Amino acid sequence: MDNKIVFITGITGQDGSYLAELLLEKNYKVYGLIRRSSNINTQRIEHIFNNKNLILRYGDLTDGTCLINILSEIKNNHKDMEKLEIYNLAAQSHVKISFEIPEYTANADAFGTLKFLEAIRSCGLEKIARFYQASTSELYGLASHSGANILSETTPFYPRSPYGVAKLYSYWIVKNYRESYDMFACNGILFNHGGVRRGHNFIERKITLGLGKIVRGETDRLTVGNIDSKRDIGNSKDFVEGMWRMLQQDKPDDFVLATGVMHSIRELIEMAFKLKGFDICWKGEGLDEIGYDKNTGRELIFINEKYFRPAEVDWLLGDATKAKEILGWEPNTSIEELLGEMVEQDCK
Ligand code: NAP
Ligand code: F7E
Repeated sequence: MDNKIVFITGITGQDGSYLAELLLEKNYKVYGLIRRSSNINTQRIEHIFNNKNLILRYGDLTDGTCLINILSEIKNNHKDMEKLEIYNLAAQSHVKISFEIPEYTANADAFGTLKFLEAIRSCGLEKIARFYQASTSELYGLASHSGANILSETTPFYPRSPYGVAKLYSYWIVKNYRESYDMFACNGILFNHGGVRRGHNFIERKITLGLGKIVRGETDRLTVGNIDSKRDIGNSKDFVEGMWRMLQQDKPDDFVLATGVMHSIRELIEMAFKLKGFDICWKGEGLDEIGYDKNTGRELIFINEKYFRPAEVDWLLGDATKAKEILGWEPNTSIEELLGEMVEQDCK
């Protein structure tokens, strides 16, 4: 019986690449969806590219036909499969950019999920497929409106961006298909997670890459936006293990994955820069605030309003107790360790 078959969308992204690696190690046959691009976009999976158990197909979440075609191919190739794991990780995942391309973000991040679920039904795979949806802590958005000070599966949502709103649709359509068609469909409500494969325009990577450029003398500054928002940031490698565990359960459910520790962007900058001997202090206010090195007086961190969002998510702190109790999942990496690994790579 063929039970280790998986289809991953977003396989060229941070999480998709780690998940593909994990599942190849577990001897899965891995099908991955990649997008056509004018330049190479497979750097994160270069090291597994020639693995005989990795099969890549071109497609796009906004193209329902390609999803039906790939699912049909998988069904044909594995006629005796009892289970097909599907991880829907593809998305326009940048919150700030979702304000600039809201319609595309909705097409990919909301309707893409609907097209996928319908493709599964059209192919007659609804009893075989186990569907993981990449939901997000951005669903909580204006977290303080709920009165909670830590966010769990039962905290009400209040998204604050076109990205968050599109992901809210996906969260509910996954729940709806689970309840309506008895599908094994789960939402992983994941708080921020990064690492050395993180996209360059997410804050923790922008900080470590910027620090690297300063250390090498390639630039004299790091320019950022709102440094007072707070995030709970874990390691992508730990989080993909949690995704896999969700699809190994007896029944489908939704789970928060988070570290339970939160820092402001200001603190993240101070922590990362400290690793290279800078002692960052702050002077000035608002857009004129500057971070300088106490030892030398060098001004290193500047604020620019172009990095601010029309609506901000001020804080996100997750409670992953349910994942710990039911999945036996816990994060293995502290923010200090994560930043340490990123600084080491990006300051080479
Ligand atoms: P990422 O690095 O930005 O990767 C996104 C992936 O989706 C890439 O492979 C990208 O392809 C692909 N993609 C984008 N639009 C697509 C489309 N229309 N059709 C097909 N593929 C498309 O994101 P990530 O950090 O790995 O996150 C994975 C998922 O988890 C995303 O859904 C994200 O929204 C969600 N999430 C992330 C976090 C986090 O902190 N990392 C937290 C919660 C939830 P290209 O390589 O061709 O661009
Ligand atoms: O911003 C502030 C910014 O873009 C974090 C995605 O993976 O996690 C991610 O979304 C905070 C925000 O991530 C800059 O205003 C300040 O408050 O790194 P970010 P995000 O918006 O939290 C969630 C869970 C996802 O689901 C998403 O896919 O940092 N910030 N200055 C900045 N942010 C950026 N990007 N750049 C700055 O210069």
